[in-house]
Amino acid sequence: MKARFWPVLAFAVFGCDRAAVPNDVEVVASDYAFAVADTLPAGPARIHYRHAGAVLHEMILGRLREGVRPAEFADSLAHGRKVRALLDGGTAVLFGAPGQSSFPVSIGVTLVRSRHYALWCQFTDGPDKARHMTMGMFKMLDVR
Ligand SMILES: [Cu+2]
Repeated sequence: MKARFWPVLAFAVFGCDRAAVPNDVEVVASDYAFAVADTLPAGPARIHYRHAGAVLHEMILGRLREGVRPAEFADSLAHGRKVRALLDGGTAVLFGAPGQSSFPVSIGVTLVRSRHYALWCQFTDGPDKARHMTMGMFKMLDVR
């Protein structure tokens, strides 16, 4: 009698696991850009950050507050204004140093449908040098 329930139990367990499997997203940082898809699916995601540049970079990930336009956020960031009020909650920061291209670091996030996420790097290559985000290390992601 007990054996009859095993197939049902196995299906239920695998069904739950499949629904919870996060989408893998790779972000590659180079000098000076982030290579990543423009649009990502909503739901749980593992974001893998890989450094492929010759200088030190960071990847800051933040979700824009509802109603904040991507252009408004990009303009504020480019002009050095504080952007905390434009973000929904905190940010995640991952770092990558030259020579770490085979050693990605990852974070788990839940991407919310119809929201915009920004990636940027605030580092510079020295005093009086431009911040990397103004050199191309800024990327807006749409979640659908
Ligand atoms: Cu950088």
